[in-house]
Amino acid sequence: MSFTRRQVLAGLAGLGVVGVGAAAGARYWLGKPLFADTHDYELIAAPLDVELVPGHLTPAWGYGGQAPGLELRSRQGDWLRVRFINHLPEPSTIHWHGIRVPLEMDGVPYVSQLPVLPGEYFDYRFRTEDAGTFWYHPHTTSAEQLGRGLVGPLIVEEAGGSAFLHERTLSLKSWHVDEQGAFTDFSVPREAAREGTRGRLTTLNGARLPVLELPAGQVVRLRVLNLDNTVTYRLNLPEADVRIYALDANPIAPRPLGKEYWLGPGMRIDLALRVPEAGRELSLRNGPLRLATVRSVPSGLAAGDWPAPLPRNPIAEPDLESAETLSFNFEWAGALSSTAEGSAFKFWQINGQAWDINDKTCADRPIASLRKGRSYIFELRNMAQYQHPIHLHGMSFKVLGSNRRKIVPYFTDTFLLGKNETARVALVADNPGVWMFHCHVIDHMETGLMAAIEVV
Ligand SMILES: [Cu+2]
Repeated sequence: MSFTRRQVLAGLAGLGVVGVGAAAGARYWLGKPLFADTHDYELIAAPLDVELVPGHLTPAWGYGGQAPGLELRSRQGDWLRVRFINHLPEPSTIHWHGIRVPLEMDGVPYVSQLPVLPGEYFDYRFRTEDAGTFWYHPHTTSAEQLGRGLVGPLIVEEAGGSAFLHERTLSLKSWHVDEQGAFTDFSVPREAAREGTRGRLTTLNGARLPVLELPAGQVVRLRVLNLDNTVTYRLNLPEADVRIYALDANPIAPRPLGKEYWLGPGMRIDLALRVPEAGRELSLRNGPLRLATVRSVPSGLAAGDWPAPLPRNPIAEPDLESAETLSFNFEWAGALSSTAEGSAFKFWQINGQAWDINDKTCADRPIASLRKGRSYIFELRNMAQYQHPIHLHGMSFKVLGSNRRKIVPYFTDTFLLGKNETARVALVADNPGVWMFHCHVIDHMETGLMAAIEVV
C-alpha cells in the first residue's frame, strides 16, 4: 500500500494561530458540501498537565485541551470532519471506535494510513450512519497513549432528534498514577499475561468521586463509556429506577439495569434514569465501589415519562441460513512468551497466531478472508480464565448466543467474552477492507491478541 503524507508546510504555518484552548472551533475549513450538514472540528492532541491527585500535576496527554478528550458530536446521516493536529512528541492516529467508516478513515497505522508525525495533521471525514454513544482514541503505542489520557467520547445524535430532554456523558477511566500523581508503568509484563495492568485512580469525566446534579422527576439519559485500558466496570445504581436503552450505541428493547452490568474496556451503555425527588442521592458504582454521587435537585419541570425505544441503526441483518461459520479461539500462549530482540511479548494468540505490534506487515496476513456481501457466523471461544472484550473494526455484528448465559440478540461492536465462554455472533461482510479484530484490554492487544480480517 502506498500513502501520501498530508503534511503541507502552508498548513503548518497556519497552526500558529490555533492554541490548545481554541481547539473546539467549528469552521468550514474544508469547504461545505452542497447537500449535507457537517460537524467540523480542529482537534489538537498535546501534552496537558492535569490535577488528578490534589496538589499534584500529572503530565497527561489530551485532545482539545482536556483528558479525557473533548466530546465530539455529530448527527446520524451527517458528515463528521475532524482535522487531527498532532502536537505530541510522537506519532499518533485516531480510530473511531464503533463507527462504520471506510478503511482509509479507520486510523490504523500502516493499514489505513501512515502515522501522523509530530507537527503534522490529518483530515478525517466520514458520514456517521449510526446514532449512539461512541468514542475515539489512537491506534499507536496504545498502552501509553490511551493511558496518558488520549480517549474521548463521540456522540452521534439520532436523525429524528433525541427522545430525551436531558442527557449526561459519563466517561470512566482509571489512571496509572502514584500518590504524587506521577505515572507508573502502563504495562507490566506479568499483568499483561493475566488480566492486564490496572490503574490505581478511578475517575469519572476526569474527576474522582464527582457529584452529578440531575433534575428531580425527570428521565435523564446517561451515556456511560468505559474508556479504560483494562478495567471491566460492574456498573450498578442501587435503589434507582433505571433502564438500559442501548448497548454499545445500538438500541435494545428497554429493560431494567438489574443487579449490575459488566462494561468491559471500549464498551458503552445508554441508561435512562428516573431521577428521584429533590434532595435524594444515589450512588453510581463499580461493584461495591462508588464512582459518582447522583444528587437530585429541584427542576421546576413536570414529571418526565419514559421515552419510546430508540430507533434501530441501519445495520444489515445477517442471513443465518446461508451464513458460513468461522471459529476463532482466543488462547493464552505463555509458553511462547520468550521474545526475540525487538519483538513484543507474545502472551496471547488467536487461532495459534500472535500479533506482533512491532511488525508492520502483520496485516498482510489476515486470519480470515470474507466475501463482500455474504453473511458469516463467528464462533468466539475463550480458552482462558481472563475475559476479553472482543472488538471488530469496520462492521457491527449481532450477538446470537452464548454457552454461559442467556442472550437477547443485539448488535454491537464489542462483546465481552467471559472466562471459558463460547459465543456466536453474526455479520454481513458489507465493508471492504482489512479490519482489526482484537481484544480491547490494551495489554492483551499489545501482547498478541489482535488479528486482521479482510473483506474482499
Ligand atoms: Cu483480552
